Amino acid sequence: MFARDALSYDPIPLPDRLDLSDEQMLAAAQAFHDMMRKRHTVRDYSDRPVPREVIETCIRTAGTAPSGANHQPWHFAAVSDPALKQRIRDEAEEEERRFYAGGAGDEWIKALEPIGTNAVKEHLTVAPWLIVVFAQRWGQFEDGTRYKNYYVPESVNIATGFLLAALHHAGLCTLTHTPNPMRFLNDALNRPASEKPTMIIAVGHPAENATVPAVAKLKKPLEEISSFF
Ligand code: IYR
Repeated sequence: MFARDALSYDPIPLPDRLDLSDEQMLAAAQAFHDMMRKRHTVRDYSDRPVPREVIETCIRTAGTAPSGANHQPWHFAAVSDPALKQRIRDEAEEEERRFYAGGAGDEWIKALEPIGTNAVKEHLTVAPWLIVVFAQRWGQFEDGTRYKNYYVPESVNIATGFLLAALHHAGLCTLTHTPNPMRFLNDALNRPASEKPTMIIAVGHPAENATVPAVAKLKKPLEEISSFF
């Protein structure tokens, strides 16, 4: 993080150097793709507990993400307390009811039809963990003075991607959930006004009868998502 007394440039030799052959690189890239393509956004959870240490380790992975000026402008609030999960569910569902009752507008509701979502957010109480991601719009020194953070959404979203990949790699399912507005999460989780909640991630094992929407299996092909020059 940003420290007022560590402002000089001090290059050290690149640690952790990997030196793969082209064949090894391709095999590694393919193995990672094979693992990541098996990630699915899951809405139906089992209440099977997940050890806190697994969650901690995945958050550590998120914390390795690159960030603007290395300020690491993120905070991850991990919730397993049933009463707190219930409170978050109650407040999120209240907002979702408004969303589905017209707040979203017709076009948005239509876009969500193949995903099969509605205002009932059972995962928020059934999944053993909720991880709420907060973006720190500015930082604060111990004496209370503020410093600027840079590229905050970009940094936080990269870290969130790392977190989702880490959780999947650990054999867990996730659901990225964004009730709107999310300010109630600051109160519920005691986070300062300088932090903006960006996402609730439900984490756990899938329910026996978990399903995914068929359309979720349709991913755009490489030719559509890339161009090479
Ligand atoms: N936040 C709502 C609506 C929603 C919006 C999008 I875009 C999604 O991809 C899924 C849901 C909800 O969680 O139901």
